[in-house]
Amino acid sequence: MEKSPKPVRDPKIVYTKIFINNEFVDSVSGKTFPVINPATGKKICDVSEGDKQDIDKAVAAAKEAFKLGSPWRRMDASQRGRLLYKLGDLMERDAEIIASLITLEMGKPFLHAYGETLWAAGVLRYYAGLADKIGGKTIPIDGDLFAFTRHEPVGVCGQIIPWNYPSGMFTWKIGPALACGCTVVMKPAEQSPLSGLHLIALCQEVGIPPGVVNMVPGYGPTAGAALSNHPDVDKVAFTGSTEVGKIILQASGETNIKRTTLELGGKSPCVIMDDADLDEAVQFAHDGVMVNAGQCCIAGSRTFVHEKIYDQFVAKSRELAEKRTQVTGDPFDPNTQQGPQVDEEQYKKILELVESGKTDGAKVECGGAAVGGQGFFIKPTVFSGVTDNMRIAKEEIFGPVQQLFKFKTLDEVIERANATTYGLGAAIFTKNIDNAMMFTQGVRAGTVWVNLYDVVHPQAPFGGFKMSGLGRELGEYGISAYQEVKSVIMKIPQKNS
Ligand code: TXE
Repeated sequence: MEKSPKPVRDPKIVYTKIFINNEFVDSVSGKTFPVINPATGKKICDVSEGDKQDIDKAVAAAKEAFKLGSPWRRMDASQRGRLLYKLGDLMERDAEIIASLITLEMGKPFLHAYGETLWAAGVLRYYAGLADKIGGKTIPIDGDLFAFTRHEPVGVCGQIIPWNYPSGMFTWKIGPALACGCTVVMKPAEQSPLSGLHLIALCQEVGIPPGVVNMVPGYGPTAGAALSNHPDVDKVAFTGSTEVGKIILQASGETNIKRTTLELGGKSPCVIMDDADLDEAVQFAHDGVMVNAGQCCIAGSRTFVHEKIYDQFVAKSRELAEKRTQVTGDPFDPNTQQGPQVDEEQYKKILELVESGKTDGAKVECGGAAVGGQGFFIKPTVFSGVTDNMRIAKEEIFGPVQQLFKFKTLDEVIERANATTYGLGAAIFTKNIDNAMMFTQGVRAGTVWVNLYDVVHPQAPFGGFKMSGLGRELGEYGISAYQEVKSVIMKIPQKNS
């Protein structure tokens, strides 16, 4: 029998500095910033605060490591794959400690953070396998010529990640970049640098050459902006808010046209037809919005329920949320399903939106308030009677708040599902294959699920339509953003068919 993972409530904090050229160093300014435990509101420790000068140093190291003839550029692709594979193994070896750090700094229940970390190791293994299968083409070009393409690494990559899935986001970014032979400067979110620094230390342990991966903790408008404006950064990959995504894209345009991929917010529709397996649909819809205390870009935050089953669905959703309230609390407790929100800012934003739901006339079926006491805990909340014009119907809440809408026909619900600036995920629950196919074609979203929700695998691409993003991550599609395609055309004495 497999042993069950054990959380470390008070993990030893080993890494708190900036990582450049395989060394942990202080920030140039000597400044630090506090990391807060959201379950208590208390400080865990201070971490070196990187800003422009540190980003400059890290980018210079990444540029040097990318030079022609460098150990990294000369390394066989299969060896890059082996390093990624080993990195996945070390993540698995340290999963308890990484998960404990995640729980401590951003409040995710330990077992969920542990599961995320094992899942994330799988992303590295996927890209490890792909590393030596990235090839160009020979092309039958007219004339006495020979043409082929090289798929070259794009170069120095700036990667800015959020706090909601710290180990997942680390691997989504670093996996394809290293598989393609790029070098990386990553900025973890200011809320969750500790798990990131542990993960980057593992890169050194597996033997990735100095300068290939670097990590600069710090704030968005300083360190993040320096990275996205840096003229020597060839590509930027960002996951976070749509608001900051726009700034990143602008920075690219104003500097050196960095290749840019963005994975942004969502307001994903989850549609329940009247022929769906009701209990299964209620459970998926509940988990799909409540998971990670609702702090999930692909959260199913608009649940459209057919009018024939609406009242039943509301009652069952309320029951699940009430049950969840009993397992909201200490994120280190193995029974806990919901921890605190990541920080005070998110906590206040969610509570403000919940209040707007009440004043706009939606009915609170469950929750609708903070838990109270220390930490940033919010009760699992269910709103019924939600209409499309309410703020809770339009804005990304990023909290444990479910919105239940009523609809009559498939055509109507497809139109309403699409009436948003976002387009990340969507789901339909039905036994009717025609309806399922009409929905998958009609809805404008990067991922569509049929009879399930929130299933994300390393092999399948992930990304958004409209203002949910730009480009795709994961799967084979995920490497295209880390490559430049070069055409090489050679004169030959004579071409024959
Ligand atoms: O996001 P930010 P925040 C959404 C969600 C949430 C809202 C705000 O709705 O409530 O965004 O969350 C860095 N230049 N998502 O404030 O600010 C920042 O340091 C460069 C969706 O956490 O976008 C962090 O590393 N970088 C989401 C990262 O961007 C900047 C995940 C994300 O922070 C920057 C998180 C700047 N000017 C929030 N400003 C998802 N798609 O999963 C900030 N950053």
